[in-house]
Amino acid sequence: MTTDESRDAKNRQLDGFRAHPEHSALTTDQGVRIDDTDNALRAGTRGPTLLEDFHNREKITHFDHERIPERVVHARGAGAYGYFEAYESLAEYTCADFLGEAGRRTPVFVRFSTVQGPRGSADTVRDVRGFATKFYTREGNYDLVGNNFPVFFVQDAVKFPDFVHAVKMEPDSEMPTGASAHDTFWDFCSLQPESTHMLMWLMSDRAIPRSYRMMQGFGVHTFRFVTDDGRGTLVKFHWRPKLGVHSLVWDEAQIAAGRDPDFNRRDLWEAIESGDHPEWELGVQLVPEGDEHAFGFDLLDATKIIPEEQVPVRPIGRMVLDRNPQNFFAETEQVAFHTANVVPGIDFTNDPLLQGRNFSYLDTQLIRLGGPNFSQIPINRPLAEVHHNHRDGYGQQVIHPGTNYFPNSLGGGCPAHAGAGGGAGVFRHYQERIDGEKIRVRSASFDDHYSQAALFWNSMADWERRHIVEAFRFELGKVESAAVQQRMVDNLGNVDPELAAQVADGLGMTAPTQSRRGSEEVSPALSQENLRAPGICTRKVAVLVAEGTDAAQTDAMRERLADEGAVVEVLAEKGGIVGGADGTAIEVDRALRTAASVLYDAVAVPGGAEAVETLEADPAAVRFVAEAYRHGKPLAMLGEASRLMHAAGLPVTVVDDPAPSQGLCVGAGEVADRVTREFVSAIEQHRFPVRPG
Ligand code: HDD
Repeated sequence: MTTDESRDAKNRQLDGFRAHPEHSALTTDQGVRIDDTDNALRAGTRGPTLLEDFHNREKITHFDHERIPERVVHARGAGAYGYFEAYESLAEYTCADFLGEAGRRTPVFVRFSTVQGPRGSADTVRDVRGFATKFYTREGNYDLVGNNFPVFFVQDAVKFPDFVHAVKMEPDSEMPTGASAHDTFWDFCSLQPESTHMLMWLMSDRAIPRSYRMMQGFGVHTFRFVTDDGRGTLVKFHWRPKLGVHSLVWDEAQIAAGRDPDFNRRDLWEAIESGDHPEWELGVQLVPEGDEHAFGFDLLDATKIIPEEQVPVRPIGRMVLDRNPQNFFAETEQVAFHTANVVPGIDFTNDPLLQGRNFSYLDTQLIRLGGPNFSQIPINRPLAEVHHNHRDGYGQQVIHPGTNYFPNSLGGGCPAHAGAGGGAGVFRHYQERIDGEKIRVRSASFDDHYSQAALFWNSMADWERRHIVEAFRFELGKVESAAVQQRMVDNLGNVDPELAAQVADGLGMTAPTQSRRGSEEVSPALSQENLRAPGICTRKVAVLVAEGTDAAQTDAMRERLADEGAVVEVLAEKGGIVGGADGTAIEVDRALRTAASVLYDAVAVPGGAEAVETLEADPAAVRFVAEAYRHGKPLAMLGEASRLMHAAGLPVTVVDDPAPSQGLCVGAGEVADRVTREFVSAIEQHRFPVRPG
């Protein structure tokens, strides 16, 4: 049992709302005890059900009303609690209290999500991932409602409904679920060149993260830090995962969508349950107000990044997620994020996408959560005290005595204006001088749609580029309209001629004649090659065994991997126990047929002649190894196990003194130790996208 003092303030606040069904008897909503919920009240044992049965009516009525509208976007998600801890005082830039002192901890709730698919869609679809954080600060709730990409599809919020209509399932058939690979999406994008930069991210492996714990997060917009004395600094927010940035490959993602539609949410849940608390570092790019126009692009344009090489990311704190919700609906479904939930010291800029969001999030909660009192729902309640003259409405929970208007004298003038004496902790809007015509025109500084799309392309490793080309070919290959395909390919001709030519070739189309490179610039910080992290903590490794497996090798492998923090699962044809070659029992974690290689990061097969023979004859085992190879995963084949590579038709020769080649760690006898060592470092590299065969 966790002690009360060790639990954060939000957790303790929620205690007041938690049900305690232990040792309880069944009651109605009114607290009346009920002795039978299995049989409706009826006239005679075979007679009609009676309207008088208030318990039956109440139970069914409540059930009938259990569902609320799902989020119009980001409907599928997973949430967790944790804390944010500041590294240092940022008082020089912002008066935000939660950033005011080294070591200050603030409770948080984070919800990760996909965008396109409905609540029941698969996790591993190609999509943007939402990364929304609610900080329960002492000065009120601050929501950083970001994504795992640093840019967006459109520059102005007025286009958001069009974009969402286009990317969502087609309006007649409601297909496809959880996929952008369809005509309306590409029709829209091909007509909106401002989406090109975002499309590069969407077609990259960033759109199929291995884990929520292994993806970056971005606030996207340029925000503003504001000091107590009203000085502003422009700021972009970055979350960087401690485990490094890792992705799936497309074939794997598609198989995983069937093998485990809950792949990402299960991964998050299990990591937290097992005490491997996911962690991110929060970083900021700070730009002095005076430098707002010092870039070749507009800081108010959400289709642009500030390359990290130009303005380095300064780490300012870390976030740890250490607690799973107790009730998905109450916590993860009812949490309501809002970009306009800011605290003193954090303010907006005039980014037109952000300005529209500041309207949309409050508005959407009114329909989704059924009225204006959703901030009284436990998950949404701030820790800071709430006093105002908002009254009544659906679901009002508070009994407000006294006056309900301002100014008043009968209520002692309360709630009074805060900070009348100039006190800290009061929100004051940044004073910005605005001067302009009332006009429906976007600034010309928003016009360049290709330089940063090309910057992204230029910064990719060869294998990342290959994956981008394959993704474009897949997505556009699903488009039925040749005109849309051609328009999109022509558009890519403004990013890079090679990219456009390769995509065109894959579609059986002609490359655009007017191609040019959108930019010669490179930003190494964009490539996943440069975003790895040391260690193999929480990577999942499957160890395949059968009767006669070398138990000593199995134990040594398991121990070594576990020491390194990996999660090891032993798989065999059936659950239970298998006998090792020396008669030792090997405990099996999971039956092979209930698992799949796509659910693991690496595969090891210990030696043992009899066992390997069994595995060679088992199509599930052979497929397991072949698939892991195809997906570029590290493989360790000890002793006779290398024969399984042959059975899987893989181009690997047995070597006694193995040089680790492309994550294939093969060897026998006294080199087994070395094979394991090399296996660990191969897992650390995550993936070997260029493999023979
Ligand atoms: Fe949004 C949800 C992120 C542009 C309107 N958005 C939503 C969520 C995330 C984002 C993470 C899910 C929050 C949760 O877990 O509950 N949205 C973004 C980012 C954007 C963005 C990073 C661009 C930089 N969004 C955007 C625009 C609009 C919206 C331009 C409207 C004009 N977004 C919404 C919404 C949602 C939402 C309709 C649906 C459910 C919700 O808000 O609570 O209001």
